[in-house]
Amino acid sequence: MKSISPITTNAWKELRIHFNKMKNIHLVDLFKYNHNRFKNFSYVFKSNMLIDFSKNRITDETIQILLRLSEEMQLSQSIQDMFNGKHINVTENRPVLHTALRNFSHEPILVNNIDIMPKIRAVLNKMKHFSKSIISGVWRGYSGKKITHVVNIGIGGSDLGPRMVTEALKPYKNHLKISYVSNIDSTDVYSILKNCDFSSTIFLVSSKNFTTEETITNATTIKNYFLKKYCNLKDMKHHFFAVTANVQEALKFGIEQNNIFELWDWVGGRYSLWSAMGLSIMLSIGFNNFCNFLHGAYDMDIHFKHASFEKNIPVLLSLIGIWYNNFFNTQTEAILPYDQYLYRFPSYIQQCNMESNGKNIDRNGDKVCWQTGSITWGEVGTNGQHSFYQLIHQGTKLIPCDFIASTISHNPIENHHKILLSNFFAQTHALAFGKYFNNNGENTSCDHDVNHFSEKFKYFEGNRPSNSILFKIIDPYSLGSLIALYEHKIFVQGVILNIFSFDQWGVELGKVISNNIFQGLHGGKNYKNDVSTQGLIHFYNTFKNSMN
Ligand code: G6Q
Repeated sequence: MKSISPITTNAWKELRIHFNKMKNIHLVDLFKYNHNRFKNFSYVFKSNMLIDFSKNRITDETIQILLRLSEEMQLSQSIQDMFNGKHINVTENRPVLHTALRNFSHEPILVNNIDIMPKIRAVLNKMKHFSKSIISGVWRGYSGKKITHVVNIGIGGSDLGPRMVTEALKPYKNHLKISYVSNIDSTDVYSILKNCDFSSTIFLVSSKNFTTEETITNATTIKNYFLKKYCNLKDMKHHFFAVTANVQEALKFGIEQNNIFELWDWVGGRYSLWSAMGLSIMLSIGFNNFCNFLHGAYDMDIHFKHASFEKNIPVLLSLIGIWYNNFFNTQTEAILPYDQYLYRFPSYIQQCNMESNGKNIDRNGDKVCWQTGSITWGEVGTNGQHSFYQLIHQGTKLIPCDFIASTISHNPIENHHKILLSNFFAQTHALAFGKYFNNNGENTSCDHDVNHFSEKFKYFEGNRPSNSILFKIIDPYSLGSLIALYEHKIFVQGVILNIFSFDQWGVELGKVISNNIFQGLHGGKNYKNDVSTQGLIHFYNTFKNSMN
């Protein structure tokens, strides 16, 4: 991956000029003068997913210039480099191969000249047998009881993805109860200690490096409680499992070799749900559904790898994102699923995007002078409509939105789903075209007289962009393709914005400082702090002592 400053490209300069032309053009006019807009700016993926990006402030010319930008930034080469296992995670000197975890082709994928596919298949096979034995009740707890409860202990990439998918695919779920413990706040682990029948529960200690403070502290608390209240060390093997790239640490923790599911350093934490890190998902929906999930992602990989860029969905969505972020200065983007099961999807994508592209140093080691990752946030519809949509419609900020829904509800009751989708469609319409349109459906918002005092407050100017993603149904396959679509969108943005998307050094500093402060709170040598932090610690001690 070369280091090229995007702002020095010809396309970037063209985009600046083009933006001056586009900034005052209204979506009403873009639709008025091009009746083929929907046809031209939408794609259907595998007869299952429609992506409509016509309600964006773009023209054919915008797309053409953005595509030239991708060429000048040598995107094709970077895509090949990622799939072929080049060390594109330069600051950690690793390949980035989450795509290998869902590779259903028979082609080898080489890391240091060794094909990694046999190892991947072996772990998948181990997960298959293990999940079957738990689901079928063959595997028993120390007292002979069947397992009915699975607790995943992990944080960040070892929690958000599996938790989101388990929620999203609840309609495909079996009888097992699946819980997640992530926070170091003891309230999180307390709920497990309080409500759990340990004799029928298994614990998956999910940590790629197996040294993460939150995960190891939570796992140790559970282990100690378990040993104290229920059984002895040798019985742990019936209940404790590890998902990790650090087998030695897992063994030291007391987990049996056979109970360890391996992953590798070329799987990034936030991209790891396709690996053994997805064990809680497989336990929840079974092996076959998990394979369909991988297949959905694989088909998106094939599309991303081979479709020409003008028809390449992740590439197009990515370029449009750059257009807003860097030329309209949008700062944020909203993910708005109109599907209750997808309620954790925004926070999952939030991590994926903000941890990957929240960088200010380019691939050359220089400070960037353009915008990189957008702030990603969102909430399920229609709840968000009664909360923050006001600002999206009438605030001073432009917020590009992704609306996501499925045509069929898993729980059809009377008219609920039609009302839900009417809201989805209405929102994208209102955002784009504003409030005023006549009986023929023609929008008159641009020339509406808003000078009357009371009208001014009710005026919706529109021209607010959105993408619509509509599925037939949210099933394992379609969810797999949706996640892969966003992963690739984020990757493309990192390539074009000339940053390294696969490290996360920003997460490290807080960990180091908190460790020093912890020693201080524990009566150890006081760490030198600024006056504010010193003040906080002083009041912490004062409040604490006053409670004793
Ligand atoms: C993700 C990040 C981060 C990581 C957690 C947990 O890409 O690296 O969110 O997943 O810090 O790390 P472990 O799995 O190593 O405990």
